[in-house]
Amino acid sequence: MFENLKEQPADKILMLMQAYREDPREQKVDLGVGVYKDASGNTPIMRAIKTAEKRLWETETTKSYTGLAGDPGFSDAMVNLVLGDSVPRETVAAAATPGGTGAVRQAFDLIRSANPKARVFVSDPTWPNHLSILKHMGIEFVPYRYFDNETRSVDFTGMIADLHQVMPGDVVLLHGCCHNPTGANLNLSQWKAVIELLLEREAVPMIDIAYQGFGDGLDTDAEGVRLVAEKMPEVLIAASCSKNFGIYRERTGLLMAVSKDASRTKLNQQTLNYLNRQNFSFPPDHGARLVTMVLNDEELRADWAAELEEVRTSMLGLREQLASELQRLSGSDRFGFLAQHRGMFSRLGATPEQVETMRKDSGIYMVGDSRLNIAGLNKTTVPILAEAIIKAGI
Ligand code: PLP
Ligand code: TYF
Repeated sequence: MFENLKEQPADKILMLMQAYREDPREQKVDLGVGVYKDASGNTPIMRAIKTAEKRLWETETTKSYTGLAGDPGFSDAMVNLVLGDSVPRETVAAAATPGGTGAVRQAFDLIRSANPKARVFVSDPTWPNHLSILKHMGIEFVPYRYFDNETRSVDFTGMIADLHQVMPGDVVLLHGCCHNPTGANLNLSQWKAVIELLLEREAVPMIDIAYQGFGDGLDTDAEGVRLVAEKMPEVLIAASCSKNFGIYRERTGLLMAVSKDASRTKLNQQTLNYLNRQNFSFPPDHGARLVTMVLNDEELRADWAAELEEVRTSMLGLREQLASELQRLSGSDRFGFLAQHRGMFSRLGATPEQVETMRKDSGIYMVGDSRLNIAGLNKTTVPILAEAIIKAGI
C-alpha cells in the first residue's frame, strides 16, 4: 500500500523556518512564519494565560472527555469575543476545533456535505493552507482578485468584478482582519459593498479570523465579521486563538455557523458535533479552558487585553519606523503602504529573485512571495531590513 504514496509539496513557510535555523550566520533576521516575537525575539506566554494555567492546575479535577463540541463555556466566551452583540446567541451553532486550521477544515467539510456543488471563492493571494486543504478535499475553488501589486493595497474594483461570477450557493472566503499574506484589508464601506453583492448573488460568506486584536483593536478588527453576521442569512466563521492568546501549540479554535433563522441552529449544531466526531471526536480542551478562564475573569481579561494592546502597538511602531526609514533612504513615499497595512504581515511586492538576494546578501528571511512578518523585526533590525530592501532594488 505505502508504495502508492506520492511525495506531497512541502509547506514553504515551514521550510523557511528550517532554513533559517540552519543558517550559521550570526546576523540573520527571521521574518518568515507568522508567530509573534517580542523585541528580543521571544514568543512569550501571555501573563493572563500563565495565571490561568496555574489556576487550572490547582482546580482541575478531571481529564475525562468533554462534549463533541468542546466546553460550551468556551463557545459562549468566543462567540461573544468575535460577534459581540451583532446577532442573538441562539442563532449561532459553535464547536471547538484543533486551532483555526481545524475550524477552516471543518467548515470546508460542512460546505462539502451541505452543497457538494459549491465552489469556494478565495482571495488571490490567500493563506496557502486554504488552497492546499481545498485541493486535498477535492473542493473546487476560484481565485478572486484582491491585491494590487502596484499600490500594495486592495484591488477593490478587481475583487468586486470577480465576485460577480459567484453563483447562488457558492462560498466566498474572506479574511476577517489582518489579511494573510498581504496586510491589505477592506474598510467598512468596502465590507458593506461586498455584503450587498453577496446578498444579491445568494452566496454564503465564510470568514477566517485568526488575528483579532492584532490590527486596529479587538472590536474594530471584528467589525467586518459582525456586519456580515448581522446582514447575511448565513455565515461560517473560523476563529483562531493561536495568535491573540499566544497559545499556538495548544491548538485552540472555534467554528461558528450563524443562521438568521434560529430554528436551524439545532441541526447546525448537530452537524458540527457530527463532523467533529468523524474527524477527531473531541477537540483539544486545555487551550480552550485557558481562553475561557481569561475571558470570563474580569481581571485576567483586562490584563490580557492590555498585553494584546502592547503587542498590537509594538507592531504598529515597527511599521512606522520601517516606512519612515525607507522614505529616508529612497527619497520617496512608495513604501508608505507598510504603515497602512495591518496585522503581522505585509507583502512587499518584490520578485522571488529580490527575496533571494535579501536572504543571501543580508540574512533576511521572508516568504518567497515577499511576505514579511513585522513582529520578526526590532528597532535594531528595521534599518538593516530597510537598507537590504533598497540594495535589492525594490
Ligand atoms: N487562518 C489564517 C489566515 C492564518 O494565518 C492562520 C495561521 O496561523 C490560521 C488560520 C490558523 O492558525 P492556527 O491553526 O494555528 O490556529
Ligand atoms: O501564515 C503563517 O505563517 C501562519 C502560521 O502550515 C502557519 O499562519 C504557517 C504554515 C502552516 C500553519 C500555520
